[in-house]
Amino acid sequence: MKVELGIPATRETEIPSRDNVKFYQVGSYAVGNRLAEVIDRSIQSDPHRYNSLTSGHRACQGCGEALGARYALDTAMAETDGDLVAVNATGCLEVFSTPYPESAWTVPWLHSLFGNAPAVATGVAAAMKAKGRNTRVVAQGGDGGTVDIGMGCLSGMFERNDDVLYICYDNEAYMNTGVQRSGATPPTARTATTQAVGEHPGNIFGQGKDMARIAMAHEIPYVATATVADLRDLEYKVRKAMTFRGARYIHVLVPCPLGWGTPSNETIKLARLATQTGFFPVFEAEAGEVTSVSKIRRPAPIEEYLKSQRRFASLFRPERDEEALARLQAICDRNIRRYGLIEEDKLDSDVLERVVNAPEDPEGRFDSIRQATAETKRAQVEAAFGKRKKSKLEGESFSTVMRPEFEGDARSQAGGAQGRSHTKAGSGSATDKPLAERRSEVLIDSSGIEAGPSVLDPETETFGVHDPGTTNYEGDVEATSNEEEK
Ligand SMILES: Cc1ncc(C[n+]2csc(CCOP(=O)(O)OP(=O)(O)O)c2C)c(N)n1
Ligand code: SF4
Repeated sequence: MKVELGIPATRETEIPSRDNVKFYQVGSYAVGNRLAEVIDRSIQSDPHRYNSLTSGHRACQGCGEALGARYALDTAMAETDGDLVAVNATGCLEVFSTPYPESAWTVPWLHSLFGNAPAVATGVAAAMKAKGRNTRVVAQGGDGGTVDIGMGCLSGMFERNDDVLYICYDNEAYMNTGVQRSGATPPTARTATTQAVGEHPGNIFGQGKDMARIAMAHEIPYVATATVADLRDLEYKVRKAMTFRGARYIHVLVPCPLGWGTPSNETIKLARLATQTGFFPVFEAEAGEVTSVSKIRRPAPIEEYLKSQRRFASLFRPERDEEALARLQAICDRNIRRYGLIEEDKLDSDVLERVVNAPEDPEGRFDSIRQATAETKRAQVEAAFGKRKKSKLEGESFSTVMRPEFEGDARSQAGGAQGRSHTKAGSGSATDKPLAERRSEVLIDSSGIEAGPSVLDPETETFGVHDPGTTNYEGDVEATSNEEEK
């Protein structure tokens, strides 16, 4: 049976020279290749490379961030003939490279604050332009500095299309200050602030930000993701980014042995597994549209990626958390479908079925938003009923006069009755019916929120939620009314 994946036909990222390069490791393109033709060599294999982040820094052994930054900055330097300024957010990269009064940077390098690197970079770019210089600017930071505290500055930089390449080195937590959770920490991961305790150990599902997609939503000229498992791809993307003017964003997955609880010699392997599972899709996008993806060879099961990382130990001990594992697998399957990470005919039928049927939102991000909306509505209804406690009830009067913003909501709750799955749609005008009948017409919308039908109060000419009276919405409506009437 032929099942359509329904995924866009995304082309594979074409990395120049890759076809001519001899691969020493299956699935990896991390080769220097000094033996290849000059044109086919990686930037790192050039004995005259810039060494932007040179030896002597104090990163941990196996630090993916140090590796990624060296490749990225050397490429940017090569592309600009060394006419480059780097701006750094606070974080591991900044701290391990510049213990005062030393510096491991051989490029002009600036550090200001944790959250303002994009703004500082914007200023540097503007200053260079004002001085009539062609100096290019790269800003860089960890995931905390990027997706959390620096998000506002970064969004502004994107919106203004400032001429800066921003690189996020994503190690999925605030590593420099002791592994606190960030908006890029995956669900179930243990961090100092999401301990592996309780019913749902580690970071919870339903939160977190997909920064590459947020960047794409700004429709900036160029967005890409990359990992330190494929350094030629990273070089290619930085090189390509430097050919654009305006705001550009590259999000690089950089495993952190200390924070992830992994051996320092597994950094590359883990980065590769993150992509080969589909957990971290690697792609390029221009002006908001995905233009190419790095195809995967065969989707590795997510367990292969998780099991050697101590931050995910609670998924396997004391017993397997099948539900969480299935949700994490579903994230991979959704990504495979969303980005077209592999051709359908290369998938085994059971995997294909899983990919086709993966939910759109396995993270549960929208679930939590829907729940929050439901809670807000519930609070509004409660507030409305609360107000009525203060008003004098007269016979069948409409006790709650709505605030204008709530009025619309209440109207739409009543008017949209037919569109809701659990609605008891009332017939005829609410005011034509006896109170008892109207009491039974409490609307329940799809979020489980009850609200009285909105009706016009002839006295005040405002819409109000009809008094549900003895339906006693989670409280003491009737009792309070009686008290007030006394
Ligand atoms: C305004 C402000 N808040 C908190 C800090 C402390 N701080 C310094 S680095 C850091 C975490 C950096 O995390 P991330 O950006 O993810 O980079 P990483 O260290 O993981 O590379 C924090 C919280 C600070 N320097 N400034
Ligand atoms: S804590 Fe992690 S990110 Fe920081 S230097 Fe060590 S390995 Fe690198």
